[in-house]
Amino acid sequence: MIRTLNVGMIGHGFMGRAHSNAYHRVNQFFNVPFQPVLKSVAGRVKDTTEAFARRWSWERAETDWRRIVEAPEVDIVDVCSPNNTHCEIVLAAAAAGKMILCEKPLAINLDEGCQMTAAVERSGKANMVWFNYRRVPAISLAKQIIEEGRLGRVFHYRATYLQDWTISPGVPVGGPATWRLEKAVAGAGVSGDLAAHNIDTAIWLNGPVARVNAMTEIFIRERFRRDGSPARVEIEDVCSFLARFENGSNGTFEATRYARGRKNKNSFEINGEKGSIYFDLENMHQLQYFSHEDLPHLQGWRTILVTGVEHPYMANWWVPGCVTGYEHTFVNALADFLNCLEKGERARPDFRDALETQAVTEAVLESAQTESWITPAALDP
Ligand code: SOE
Repeated sequence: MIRTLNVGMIGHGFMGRAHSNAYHRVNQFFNVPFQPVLKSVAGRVKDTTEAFARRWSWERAETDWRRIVEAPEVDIVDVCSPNNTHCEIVLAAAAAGKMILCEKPLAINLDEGCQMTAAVERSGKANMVWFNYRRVPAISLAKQIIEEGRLGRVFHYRATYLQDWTISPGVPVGGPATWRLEKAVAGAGVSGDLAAHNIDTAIWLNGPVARVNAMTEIFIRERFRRDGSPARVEIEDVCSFLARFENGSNGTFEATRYARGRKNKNSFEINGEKGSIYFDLENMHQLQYFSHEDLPHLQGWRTILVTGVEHPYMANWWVPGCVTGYEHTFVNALADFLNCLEKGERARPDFRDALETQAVTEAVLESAQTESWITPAALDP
């Protein structure tokens, strides 16, 4: 019998829409043992929160997130408010014994991430962080190809996350979406926002990062707030780093919001002894694969159209050849969470996984500052 789970969501921006869509869709496309009920959504401004609640069929709109955390009927607290609010909300939700889903990056720094992880682990309740790209079918297929041993020993991991939306000096600091440019709210710039996605995927596909050597830059240091007052930019616009993985492979990573023409180019290439794979989010239904084990005269990069019933998640969607997109990754993630909940398994990436990513992000920033190789902080078990 399908059981209901009451969800209270805090924040209703871009991610609030992605998550709401997932709550509505998951039971239509996946046979999962639970049905999320969209109980209440919280936002700071009454009118816009109520309008959001109406549009996405949330039963209630709140202007104080504490009412969600304290509501006895809420089973899951979903945190998709700006980064600097994550810690306080998560600590309160964990103390109230709620299951917690949290947007990435986990925290504004490693110290807060450690407190949050300790709190959810103490509570013993299920938790997950929405690093949604693991649930792109083509990236899950890459994981399968690696686990099947088709790449062999890995030599290189090469990742980029390229966007171009902050090139204009007219982009303000603070407010909807552009809070990402405000250090006190975002914590970090592209390292926490974009490279964190690459790091999460890299750790998943290629194992732990042993050390990093990074450089960062702020290209536009003076901007304006929405009210016209001047604002000094303190978050990094670009971050590039070298990484050594524990498995002995070398990595290069580049994340920027200054790559003119690149809108959301989250890509990686992995080169192994027996083969290589390449993925680019701007063609997210495809995975490129080269096998050195093919007959020599047939060797070449092949493009796998990841839409078949044999591909991860795709049996739940449309018929072969019909592609899925960005929003489906959140539905896939939620389906995994609900299935893991039933089985009593960790839904990955959970807070502990995201903390590992946070430690690498922090090492990247420290490395850029000190111009030296940095080993990510060892995390308490
Ligand atoms: C930044 O522009 C952003 O919205 C990120 O915050 C998301 O995590 C990313 O997936 C899309 O780009």
